[in-house]
Amino acid sequence: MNLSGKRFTSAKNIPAIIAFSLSAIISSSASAAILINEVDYDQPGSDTAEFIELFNNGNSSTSLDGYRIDLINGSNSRVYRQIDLSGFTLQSKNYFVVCNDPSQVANCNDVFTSSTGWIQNGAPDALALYDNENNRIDSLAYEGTLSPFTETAATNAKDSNTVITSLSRLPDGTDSNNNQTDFNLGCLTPGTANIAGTGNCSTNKVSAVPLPAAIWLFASGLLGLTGINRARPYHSVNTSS
Ligand SMILES: [Ca+2]
Ligand SMILES: [Ca+2]
Ligand SMILES: [Ca+2]
Ligand SMILES: [Ca+2]
Repeated sequence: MNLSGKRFTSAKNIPAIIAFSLSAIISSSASAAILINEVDYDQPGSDTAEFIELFNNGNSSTSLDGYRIDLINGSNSRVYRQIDLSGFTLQSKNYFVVCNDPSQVANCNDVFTSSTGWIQNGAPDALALYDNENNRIDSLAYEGTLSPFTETAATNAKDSNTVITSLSRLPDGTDSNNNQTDFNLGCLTPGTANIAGTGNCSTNKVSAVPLPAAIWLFASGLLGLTGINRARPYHSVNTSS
């Protein structure tokens, strides 16, 4: 129930501008279904490697401009942290990972904070995903029921301070709007397909670059400016700050 966390604003303006300028190229669709797919809110000992993974279960790329994740404290039902997802585009059947330490979380797309312990451990607490029209399109309460964020019934799966595990939809994108049946314990798979069980199944993806960065790499390659890429501010999403 730590309330000391402070919103950390990462340098997203540049990616946002890049994404915006490319919005005419990237066709997006309102029918896409972005979901909270995996959450690791507790690690053995100190929580230094928390992450939230989103999954695009729809058939179209979707701009996350205006989307956000709210983290809700179950002790007072108040939002204790908001994660702005603007500036990113999530391709169909792909993953998007937010974290605080990419050296500990594979395939992290948005290092949105430098704080550790940024996801409360219950009980209960919740997280909710909102679209660009402020509709709550997905939510998960854990370690108990927290209205209105529990979908139908509370999940029985609990993260652990002793066992390496996460709360995972199995398989990816499973969504019956019932937290109890949709979420189970999985081994850690940030940015890759969820796997039932415990332990760390993380693997680095070659294609883990966020789309705005990927497009920039493509564009800069055309311009013969690849040597400049590493100095570009958008890389801040993949480095600690
Ligand atoms: Ca935690
Ligand atoms: Ca865990
Ligand atoms: Ca812990
Ligand atoms: Ca996963």
